[in-house]
Amino acid sequence: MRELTADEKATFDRDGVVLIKGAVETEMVCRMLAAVDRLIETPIPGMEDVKRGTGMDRHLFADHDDFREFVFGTPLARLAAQATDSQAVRIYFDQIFVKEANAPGVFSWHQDHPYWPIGGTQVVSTWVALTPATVEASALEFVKGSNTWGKTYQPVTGEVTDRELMNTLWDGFGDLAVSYPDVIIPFEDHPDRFEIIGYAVEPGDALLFDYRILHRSRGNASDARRVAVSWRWLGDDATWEWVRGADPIVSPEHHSVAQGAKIDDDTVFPVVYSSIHA
Ligand SMILES: O=C(O)CCC(=O)C(=O)O
Repeated sequence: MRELTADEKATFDRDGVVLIKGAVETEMVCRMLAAVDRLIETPIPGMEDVKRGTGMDRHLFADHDDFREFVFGTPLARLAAQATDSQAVRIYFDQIFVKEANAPGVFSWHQDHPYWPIGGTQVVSTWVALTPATVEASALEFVKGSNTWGKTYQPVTGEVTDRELMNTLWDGFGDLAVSYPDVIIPFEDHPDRFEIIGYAVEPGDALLFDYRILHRSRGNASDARRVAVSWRWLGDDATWEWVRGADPIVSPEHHSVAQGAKIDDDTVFPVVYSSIHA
């Protein structure tokens, strides 16, 4: 199975993001694409948006055997452990992102950190392209090194910034969002201050990134559907930090981890990779 190279580790440590070419084998990519297609054909609650051009669904591994197999069947958890210097890595959730051909929907600049009730520094995502994409076709872009700024920017939903509207997404989200002091700016307009890194990806390539880094995807300006899956990984120092307005996909009533404690519930957050048993 694929290991993180010394160059990839150095890039992640410096930039907060690294492109890992060919992280997932072609045969697995094909199975994942087929699984996403099945979800699109038979929408489950949450996937209806796909029909409108931009859609996502998440925490699939908990209820779908095929998505659970993907979590455990790729080198991604091990790559996440190597990138974050963790002995073990748990899965928080998986998430599918589909953008139909020529769909204009964007994910504007955001960090994942302020959405999640998770603390710590060893928390990363692996975003795996299941179809080819360039930045114009909605591959991810990052503000290099922004994970180290010690800043948490107000989350926005797509391009929505209205507090009341955001409160309808889930309870208290808008209130939580406006409680963060820093407001997103168009980082791309200040090349003297911020370096933007955009990627062109092939199926099976992974972008591994810190949950504090600013990232975005543009609308899909290509004539082909773009499909990607993100896995959210919790490394050694991840803690449970619930606040009202945090993403309820996993809520306090779902698990046994105490507020502020290290995440150790093996049922809700299964260990996917451990160097101790490797
Ligand atoms: O795939 C996309 O367009 C957005 C993905 C994203 O923001 C993420 O994986 O955190």
